[in-house]
Amino acid sequence: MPAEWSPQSQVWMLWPERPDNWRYGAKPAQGAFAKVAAAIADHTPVTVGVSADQFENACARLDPRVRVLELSANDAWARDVGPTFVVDGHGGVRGVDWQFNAWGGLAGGLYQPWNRDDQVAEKICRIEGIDRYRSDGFVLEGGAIHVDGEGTVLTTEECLLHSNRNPQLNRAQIEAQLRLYLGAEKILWLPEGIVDDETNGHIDNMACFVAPGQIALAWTDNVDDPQHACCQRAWDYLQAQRDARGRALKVHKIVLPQPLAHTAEEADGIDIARNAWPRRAGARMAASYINFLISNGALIVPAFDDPADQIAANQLADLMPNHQVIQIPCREILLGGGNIHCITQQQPVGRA
Ligand code: KQY
Repeated sequence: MPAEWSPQSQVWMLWPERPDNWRYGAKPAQGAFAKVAAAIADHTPVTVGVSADQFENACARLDPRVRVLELSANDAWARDVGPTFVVDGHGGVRGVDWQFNAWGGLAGGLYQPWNRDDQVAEKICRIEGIDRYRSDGFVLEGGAIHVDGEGTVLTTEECLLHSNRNPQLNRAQIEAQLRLYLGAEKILWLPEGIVDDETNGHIDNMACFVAPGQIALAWTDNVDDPQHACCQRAWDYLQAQRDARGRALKVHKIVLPQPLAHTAEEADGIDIARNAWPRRAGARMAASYINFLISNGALIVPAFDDPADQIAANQLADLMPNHQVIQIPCREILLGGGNIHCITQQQPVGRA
């Protein structure tokens, strides 16, 4: 699996519409998704999959450079339901089609059914005419892994060892699956992700590679915030690790925004549904600047109307000086349970 800073041929997204996850019929979220798509389109072609019912609306709201395709899904998390693209030694691009269970199936998953989501990776591979590896019997989401493109995978114990993903597999067996599908040689296991992350601690909200041997880690100095201990445990773990090439890791702290919670008005704008995760006023959201996309020389980074927005942008610009940092207001995406990295899936350039 190439690193995210490798050249990309396109980025895939899905169009939000389900009213039991996105307030006010998803209109505010659609505006935010459209801004993300337009920002990416300045650097990389974007394809957005939409339902038949939303086709006309999405075409009207999305930047005309965006390719819009009818593609059914249960929600809009392209990172998790799209293929994880891998490249072989000859430059051939293929897709890994992870078995998907809506972040926990019937034991804490976020909605049901999830059958359309579980078909998205196959549909994208068919559209692109590329071969696909289906991981039947092994559940994973794309947001649960980050790679350095040189054999190292970064993940969390909280997610991959959770009993609602692959209870039949132990750590060594899960590592074997990551080696098999991703060509990984070394797996780095942070203990946890961001507090109250409804994905069970996806790595893409907590830490990511910014170069081989270098990791950006979400950080708070506030010792009264339960997040602080999680950040400290991740820091301590990474200090003692080496990557697949034997390098010690350089870890960069990236500020977190102040704790953010659903307001009463926001929670009230969401349809109440038995088969979807409830939204309650006052519930903390898993806000993090780490949930950004790297795409062909750009960093598309969330903003939360928080004093830390500018600090985070500056920190990331310092870490990736050959990249342009573009910040997009993302509270409406955060309200749905994720952020920019979660709603995008990059497709690497291959060679014929
Ligand atoms: O963060 C993600 N990768 C997905 C979050 C899904 C939330 C569904 N409500």
